[in-house]
Amino acid sequence: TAHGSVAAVDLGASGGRVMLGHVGEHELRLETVARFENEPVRTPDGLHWNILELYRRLREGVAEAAIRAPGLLSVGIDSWAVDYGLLRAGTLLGVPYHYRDSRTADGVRDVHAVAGPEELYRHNGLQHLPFNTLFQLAADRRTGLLDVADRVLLLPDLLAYWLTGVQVAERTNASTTGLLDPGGAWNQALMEQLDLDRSLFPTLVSPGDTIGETDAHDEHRIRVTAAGSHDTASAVAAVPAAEESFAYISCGTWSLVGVELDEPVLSEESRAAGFTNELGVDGRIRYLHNVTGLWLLSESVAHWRRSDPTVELSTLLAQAADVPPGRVPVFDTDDERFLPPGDMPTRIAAWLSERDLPVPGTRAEFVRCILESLADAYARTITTAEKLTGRSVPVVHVVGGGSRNTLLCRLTAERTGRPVIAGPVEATATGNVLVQARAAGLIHGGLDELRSLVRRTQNLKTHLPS
Ligand code: LRH
Repeated sequence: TAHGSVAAVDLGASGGRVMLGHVGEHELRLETVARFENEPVRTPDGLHWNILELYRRLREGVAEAAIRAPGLLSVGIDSWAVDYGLLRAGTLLGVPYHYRDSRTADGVRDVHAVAGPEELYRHNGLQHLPFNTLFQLAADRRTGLLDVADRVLLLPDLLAYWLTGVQVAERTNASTTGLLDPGGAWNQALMEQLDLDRSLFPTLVSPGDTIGETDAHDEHRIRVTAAGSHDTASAVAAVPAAEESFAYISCGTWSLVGVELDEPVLSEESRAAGFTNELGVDGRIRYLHNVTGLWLLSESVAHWRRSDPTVELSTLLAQAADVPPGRVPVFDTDDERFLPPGDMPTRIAAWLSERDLPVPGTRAEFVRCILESLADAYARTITTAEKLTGRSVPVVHVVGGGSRNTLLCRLTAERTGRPVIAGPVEATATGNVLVQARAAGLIHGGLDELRSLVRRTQNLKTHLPS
């Protein structure tokens, strides 16, 4: 049977990696080729991504992957959603903004003046998040930047364009713009309503489609394949579920908590509960809620380190595990004050004080408070998803970096009252690899087969509720 290698470029909000996936019918092995930081840069006009640095690292990583795996079959890119570059005549205009930049508030006001939240939900089925692409584009209209642009490329599509010269919009990520209808086509009616030129948006492609070829490694040209270019779409494709019905938590900077469906849920209850209908691999619907994830923890640790460089996350986690149950309160992780970068412990303390709840006294208690609050949000989200979809969910899969956080997995099992299956850690890169490997003919079948391969080959750990 066929064996071969593909390369996954996986860009997260705090770091990127290039991984080789060695794949066959009974083989799925990931090898890290490159890891690099992703540090946003603040300039007077706001918070930006260092996109050229990311592209340089990506090219280096792909060249290294091609050296390590002669005959490399394909490269695919995924990243966080919603962010994009504006172009004119193929040239990038300005430095792409970070979705945590505050300019989006005006964009929300402008869009809602034309189409309110209920109407938008009927159009696109997205959870209201102030950084959804359509709000960012409205902010770019205010500065006049949008008037100059003739193209919008989401970041993985921008990087793929730089590799290949070909401009496309990959569907799973395009579904986070707010400008796609739930069927997966550009929503021309909404674009007209929002005065967005249809020609700004390129042709849609689906995961597995070929985008073009790159010369990133000079020995031979390498095919660039569309992965599920929204990182969460790739992560959900790699959930090692054996069950028909399961919940997943894609746990990284964000925690994306939900279920997989064949049809979107567009009810008013669903909108009010903050559920999104994003497109998944193979036309599935990722019906989920964005829970503010380990960002709360990483920003807290970053804050403490500014005054005390000896602070270590692993030490704090061990101490947090020893905090007695019931000692710390929970807070609402969804509160918008936690979105921008900054001093999280002070914001959490303020949230608690406003409600006369006790403020954690130590860093370890803060960590415990964050993890309890996340686990509580996961449990509430899963219960709500069950109610809104009319299905019951016997098991919870935690994938991504957070699946390594034993305390978080344990608290999630307790608060959901369900077994938690943790892993794979590199779910996003794994999903990216699987889609490319299938397109290259190394493996066959639908999501069930892809998931079964993950289950048979990757390290998983089960946490049972007591
Ligand atoms: C996770 C993620 C999430 C989006 C957010 C912007 O990395 O892609 O699915 O909502 O970033």
